[in-house]
Amino acid sequence: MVEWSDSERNIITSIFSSLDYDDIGPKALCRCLIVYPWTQRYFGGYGNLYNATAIKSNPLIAAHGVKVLHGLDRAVKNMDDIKATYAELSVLHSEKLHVDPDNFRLLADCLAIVIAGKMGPAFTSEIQAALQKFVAVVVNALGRQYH
Ligand code: HNI
Repeated sequence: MVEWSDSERNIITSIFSSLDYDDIGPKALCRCLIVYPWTQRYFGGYGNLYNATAIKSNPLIAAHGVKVLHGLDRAVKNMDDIKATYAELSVLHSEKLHVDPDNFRLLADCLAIVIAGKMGPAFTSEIQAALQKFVAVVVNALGRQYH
């Protein structure tokens, strides 16, 4: 089981409580689709993903980015049992969506970069350390049901 210090808990709670999900979620997902274009294959039904401009102005992608962040919210609220919290979501991504689990880390990194850009100098190494730990636990939990 993952141990969290009080400081890590405070950092994670405070990052997510001040996050504008409608802004950060779409930006993180768009960045992932643009930087790692093979991730686009899972969004074949989302219409035009022809280039970066199309991806950034695609309303279905934006809505899905918001949904993913709300998914992360569940981990923030259940930091002591992220594995169980994501059991169902892990099955969905593996058995139904067939998302390659390597992609979870790519999206998580994009999210960290977008948050860093938003926070600017306030994104200290301590904050990054807590955030990277948190997303690593999420990525691990989402990958649990793969075999
Ligand atoms: Ni993901 C659906 C959360 C990474 C492709 N995804 C969801 C849903 C949530 C979610 C929540 C909605 C589930 C439902 O409808 O019950 N996804 C997350 C989280 C991460 C993640 C928290 C990691 C940080 N998903 C990824 C990645 C990909 C991905 C990396 C592909 C590259 N997800 C999908 C697809 C769907 C999806 C595809 C279904 C979308 C749809 O339109 O039904």
